[in-house]
Amino acid sequence: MGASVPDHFERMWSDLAPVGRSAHSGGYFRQPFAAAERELDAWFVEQVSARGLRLETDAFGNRIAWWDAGEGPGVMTGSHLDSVLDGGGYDGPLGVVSALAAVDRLHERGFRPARPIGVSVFVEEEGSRFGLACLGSRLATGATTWAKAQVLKDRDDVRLDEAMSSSGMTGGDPWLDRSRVACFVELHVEQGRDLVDRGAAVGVASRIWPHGRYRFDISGEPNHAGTTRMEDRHDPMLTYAMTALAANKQARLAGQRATFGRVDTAPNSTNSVPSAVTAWMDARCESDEALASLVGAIVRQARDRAERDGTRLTVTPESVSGAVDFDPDLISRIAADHEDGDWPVLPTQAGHDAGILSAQGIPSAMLFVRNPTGVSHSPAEHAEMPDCLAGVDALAETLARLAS
Ligand code: HGY
Ligand code: MN
Ligand code: MN
Repeated sequence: MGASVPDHFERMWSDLAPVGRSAHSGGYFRQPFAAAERELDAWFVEQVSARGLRLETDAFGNRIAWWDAGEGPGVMTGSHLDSVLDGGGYDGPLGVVSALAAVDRLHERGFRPARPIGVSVFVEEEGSRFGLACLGSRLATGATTWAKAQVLKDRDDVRLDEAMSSSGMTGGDPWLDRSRVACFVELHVEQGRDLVDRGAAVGVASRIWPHGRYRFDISGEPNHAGTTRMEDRHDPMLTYAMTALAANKQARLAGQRATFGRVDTAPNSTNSVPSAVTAWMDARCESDEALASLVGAIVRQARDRAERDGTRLTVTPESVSGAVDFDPDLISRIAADHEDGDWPVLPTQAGHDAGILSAQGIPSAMLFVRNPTGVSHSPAEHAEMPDCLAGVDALAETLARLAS
């Protein structure tokens, strides 16, 4: 797979379409440092060398392809190539392919940047394998340390440092800061219906809601499904089920978001009362205070239920991201003064590498491309080609503004 000459958006998009795609669901399995995602990484390296860009790779596998021009800290754009399990094809790759196509557009127009332009790919943005969201950008910027992250394990008990070393990465120190990057703009498929409801193809992010992932470990008493009287049971499945219902109810009451999308049961036996249930909650709220109070309310109810069931509960935050308000100057420089009027500015409940860089002091912004259904983290995730091309134009225009 892979082109050997600079290609425009459609050709690059068709290169990627089959990689990691499930014949069963049509969704994507592009987990970090596994075959499909490494094939995408190799494709990116080919595209970079076909354009004569200077490839920089850090100790974590993050990539930046530099168009060396002008002077001083660069303008960076890009996104991620990994996906959630059975995810869509646009979340991540749309930002990477659009960044390469936008650089092509600027080259074709004879644009001469006054500062370097970098196209970046951050690894493990979804945290789908090692549980920590935006792992690559957190390591690059020091939002988390290699010492802490390297021991993270996937579902097969493979450590991060083992998985990375098989791809030739050693881990190391943070290196991405404002001395190298003046600002970062990430283009991303919208994961919602704001643009489609507004009738706009492109928008700009105002902020990212704070959000977190919490592991609930519930242990009970394994026993026979038939011979154990109901009143004698200490069933962790019951504690989990009531907690999942409580999370949904508390989130609705508070106007926030909470989801249990992943659960493991031991021994997973049809005719046994389980010994343990492990479940992961994803919570997202409009403020840090709202997040703390929502999670607090749900954990309290879970503990009350565990008390009643005679089970034992431990709750561990695995990935927490604070509220991000993007740089207002950058937003207005990007969104204002367009022929078709100012681009709409909208919040998102989805986390992004741009949020990590922003929180670490690198002025960042995001462009959203219309998603006709708003569906994401699903095989049904989609964006129409004309809107994708409008996104490339918008990104090229944005880079030209920021790198002039
Ligand atoms: O899960 C998220 O917020 C993002 O799609 N990584
Ligand atoms: Mn995602
Ligand atoms: Mn994403």
